[in-house]
Amino acid sequence: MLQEICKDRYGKELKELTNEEIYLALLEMVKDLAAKKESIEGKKKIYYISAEFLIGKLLSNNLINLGIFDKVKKELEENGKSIYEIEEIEPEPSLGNGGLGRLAACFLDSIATLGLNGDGIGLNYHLGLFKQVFENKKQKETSNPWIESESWLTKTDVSYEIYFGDHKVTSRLYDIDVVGYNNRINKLHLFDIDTIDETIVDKDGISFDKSDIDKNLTLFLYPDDSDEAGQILRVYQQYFMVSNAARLILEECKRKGSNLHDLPEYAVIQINDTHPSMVIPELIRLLQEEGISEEEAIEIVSKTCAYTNHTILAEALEKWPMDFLEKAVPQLVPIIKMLDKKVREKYNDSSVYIIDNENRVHMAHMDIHYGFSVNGVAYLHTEILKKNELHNFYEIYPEKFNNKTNGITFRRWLFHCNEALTAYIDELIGIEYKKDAAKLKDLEKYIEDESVLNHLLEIKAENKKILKDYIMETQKIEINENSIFDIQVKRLHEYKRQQLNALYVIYKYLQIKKGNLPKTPITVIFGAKAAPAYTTAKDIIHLILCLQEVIQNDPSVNPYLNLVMVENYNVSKAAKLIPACDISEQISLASKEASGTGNMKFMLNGAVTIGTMDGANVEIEQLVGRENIYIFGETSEQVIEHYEKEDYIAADYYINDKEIKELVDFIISSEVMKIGDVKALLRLHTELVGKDWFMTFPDLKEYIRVKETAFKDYEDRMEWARKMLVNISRAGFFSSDRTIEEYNKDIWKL
Ligand code: 26V
Repeated sequence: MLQEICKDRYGKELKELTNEEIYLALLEMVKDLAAKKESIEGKKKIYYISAEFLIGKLLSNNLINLGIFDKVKKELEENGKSIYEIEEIEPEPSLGNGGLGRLAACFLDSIATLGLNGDGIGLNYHLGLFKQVFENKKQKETSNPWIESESWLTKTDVSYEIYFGDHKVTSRLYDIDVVGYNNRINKLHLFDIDTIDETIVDKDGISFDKSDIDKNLTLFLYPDDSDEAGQILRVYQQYFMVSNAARLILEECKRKGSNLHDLPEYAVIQINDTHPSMVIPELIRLLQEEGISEEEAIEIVSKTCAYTNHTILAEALEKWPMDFLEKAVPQLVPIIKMLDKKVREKYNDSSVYIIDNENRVHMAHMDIHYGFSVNGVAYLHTEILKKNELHNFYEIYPEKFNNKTNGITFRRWLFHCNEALTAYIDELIGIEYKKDAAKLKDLEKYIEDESVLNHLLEIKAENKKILKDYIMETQKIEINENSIFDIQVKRLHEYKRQQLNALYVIYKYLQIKKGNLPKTPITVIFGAKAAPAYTTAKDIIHLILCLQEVIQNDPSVNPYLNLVMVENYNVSKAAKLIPACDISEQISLASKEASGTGNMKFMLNGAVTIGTMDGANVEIEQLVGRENIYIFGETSEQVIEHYEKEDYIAADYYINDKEIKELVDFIISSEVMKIGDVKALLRLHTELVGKDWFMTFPDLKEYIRVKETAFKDYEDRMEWARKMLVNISRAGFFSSDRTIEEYNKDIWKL
């Protein structure tokens, strides 16, 4: 099949082509196959609106979902080519920051796989998120163009005129086919404008003129919003996204016979975090333009929209100054004021108002009042929303609140990223688990079978070898494949506490210096991007890169301890790191990580978690039991109480605890200072000792103790393999197919 396409395209045999040429031929082939597939139809449709869809590379996943991966792989092999080398050619679209965007991509995969009628709607950022490079042991941001002349995008005829006050832009819709594992397809709709000008971006970085929206509207994902121009641009982007979405939805529903009064029978809109929240006033506005009364428009929209909350971090909850909205979207301002007025008439409680006394619009509040469902993304997170963050809303609308614990698509995070493990599971329990993830449980009958346990260890060892080679190839760093791979990969944020892990590395370094050598060497791997304007996060990256160098240059330490920070952590790198992991670091400050989804990917691939009782770790702990996870740290209740009482003082720990002081002071030791940026290191030290807002110190000693226990347990290879097996077999719950079934049963009702 591929042969013919190659012949037609290039007039040459497969074996004569370059990997680039073959990649383009495969792209054409997969797009053609997808176009011939039946799309999923139905009266009612779920529209998943999201500012981020972190889809990752699509070639192999589409081949898997089309059921032809093995066939294509074989055909390539027979012609002396490798699918893995060809995969490397595909540029990775970075249309997301992290978990939230990746979740949206997993959900699209599951919606299509379950045969549900549903599309994603978002923006076609030309440069996506920045690409991270390390320079002088610091993060530098560069731009990451991903759209080539041939890509997964298909240009459509759909186009709307979108107004920002008097300023008009003309949109253009591009589609990407989402191929389900059942061979039918949905769409990811990405809106764009034709006038984007990539040349306005600095040659060497990511700065650009933020005022010219004709040229920059869909240039970047969340342009650096440390300044006002960046924030207003984000409002423009959000409105552009939802106004297009609203038009598309109304048109499609009318085409299917809706008279718009019955819109909720045709459409349900999932608002992914507050970035698409303006869809509520925009739909109300458009319905009124169609002749529907204000009162009825509000009712229709309220029955159509559902909101997912992904964070309780106050600084991440969007509150737009009214001035910004007046500038960017004046047509929505009277509607938002009207919606707020109705709330004020009903409830005498300023904490639930949409517009606060500083004239800022709380996007989540609008969603909760004027949507029919509010969900959190893990059990604990939803409980905290109900009890704390959104308690006053919960009192008004208890029936709206529900939990949907996140999930991941096993197509990407097992079948694709870990072929060896997948093949072995197939051999042990058959392939039923591929459609019904709960069946992974059948693996447990092998819990006492040493040959199975040994084989699991062999697969892990092989994956570690592959990662070792990859790190050597890409970053020229030598790691020991026989060491314990301890991995923390996720966005860099103080609440995720990479600094806690770095303090452990310092501890271990100093122990080794004192002659306390670990039985098995340890390799600690980090991967993380920091927001360009987030100084402390960047200082933590700098510290990690300095520690990496200190350790590498110390022959008395590096046989026992190694540290690698992977550059430009993204979806493709995740797929290489996760299968090779022994210990999965999920060490956020309890109550702060809404769910986490990396934790699920690691578990599924046979890593054992060290973590706090936070997010979905709580559910992992329940599923695997205390013997198969390493839990430490204060509970979410304790943490919430510290914040309420304002009784945590970092300096008390630093002054009173010699051991803690020794570790923290290493940040500004001569070893580190002589290779690092003195100002940045001092700033980080001051930040920790003077503030430590995410409470690293209270958990530090228990973290060290528990981690030491994990390393000790690792020595008993059979016991460790049992833990791995239990983790894999109980990961079925975290299939995003399960999550999507719950969304459908409780919210979408398709
Ligand atoms: C946003 C921002 C914006 C600027 C200031 C700092 C900051 C910190 C965090 C965020 C997070 C926004 C929402 C988000 O990405 N939440 C993530 O959603 C995942 C999918 O539900 C979930 O697994 C993660 O725990 C949650 O952090």
